[in-house]
Amino acid sequence: MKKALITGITGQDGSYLSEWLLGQGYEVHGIVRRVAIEDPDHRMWRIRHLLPRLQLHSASLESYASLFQVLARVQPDECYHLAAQSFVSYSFEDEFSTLNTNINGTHHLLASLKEVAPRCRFYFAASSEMFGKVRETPQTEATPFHPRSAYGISKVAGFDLTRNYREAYGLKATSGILYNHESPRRGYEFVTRKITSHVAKIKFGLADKLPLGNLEAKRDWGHARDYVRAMWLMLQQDQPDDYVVATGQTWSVQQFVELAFACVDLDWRDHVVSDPRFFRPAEVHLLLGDASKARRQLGWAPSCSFQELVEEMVVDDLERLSDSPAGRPAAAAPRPTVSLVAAMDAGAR
Ligand code: F7E
Repeated sequence: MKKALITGITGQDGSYLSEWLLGQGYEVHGIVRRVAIEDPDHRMWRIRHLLPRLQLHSASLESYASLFQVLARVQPDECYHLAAQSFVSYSFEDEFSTLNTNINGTHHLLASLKEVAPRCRFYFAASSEMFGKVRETPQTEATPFHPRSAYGISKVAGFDLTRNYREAYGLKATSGILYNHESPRRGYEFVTRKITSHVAKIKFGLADKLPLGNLEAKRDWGHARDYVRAMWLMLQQDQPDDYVVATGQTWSVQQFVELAFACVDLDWRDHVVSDPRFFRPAEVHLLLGDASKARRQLGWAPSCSFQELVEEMVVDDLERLSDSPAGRPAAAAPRPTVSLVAAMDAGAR
């Protein structure tokens, strides 16, 4: 049985990837922060249905020793590095922690792998944010980077580290340059989920206004479930490489808003208000990916259209609200089985 280790297993992508890997017969291990273990109801809602089938390990991206120990113990065949400070806006508020966590975390993992599991295949979650102020449209694996935030800079550094460990030490280290990917499991701070959760609240009369920033920004939005399949396909190749993963279509934030409100027969203009707090000091205006290499070499293609994605998210948020009138408490998550690398974890965030 193949063993996979996932950092960021409690996040949107980690949860879909765990489902996919369990379905493929893998033994799935995850690295989680101690705060998640102490508060599983709140922090593990995306993987609560999987908890009995997962093996979780407490470690911190900031602690080389804790990652080293987990890797030495698990000896994974595949390692998916998804954990990061991934909210671009926040990276303007705290550049330092974003750079520290994202760059050092990737470095710590690669350096540990080199020592204790050099044959393990490694996936790095790179990002279309690396293209930032785009030099060409659509972007491919050959498009130069021009990041516009500490987050984007940290991903360029992670990408370079991954390539360097591949070239210098022969690690089977691959980067997926993933464009925005969303789902009903998306965090509420990201614009898509913010929109669909507000649409549901407004429909139920629990809110009236939706404050937003730049409506003109354009993104290439896909479904997270499709994108984790691409991650896995990348690690099934004999040679490590870098791949763009995108739908090849771009839509503005306003188009997302229009569609989401249309799903519940409301006019977005009655509810959306412009709020300067949600504009960024440096914006990425347009992203559009060319995933021909992934199609050609991995046989990957997205299965979910933009319209289907928006509708699924709105419907899910409507159901969540109607299922929990006045905050009916959800069932408690089962207690996870955790192996603690606690002594090493003193610096955990
Ligand atoms: O913003 C605009 C905002 O925060 C999308 C992450 O997964 O994808 C994601 O990064 C756009 C931006 O995602 C609001 O200015 C307007 O142009 O949903 P977002 P993101 O920054 O594109 C990439 C690929 C990643 O790697 C990242 O980790 O929407 N926008 N008004 C707003 N955005 C937010 N969050 N909130 C607003 O009110």
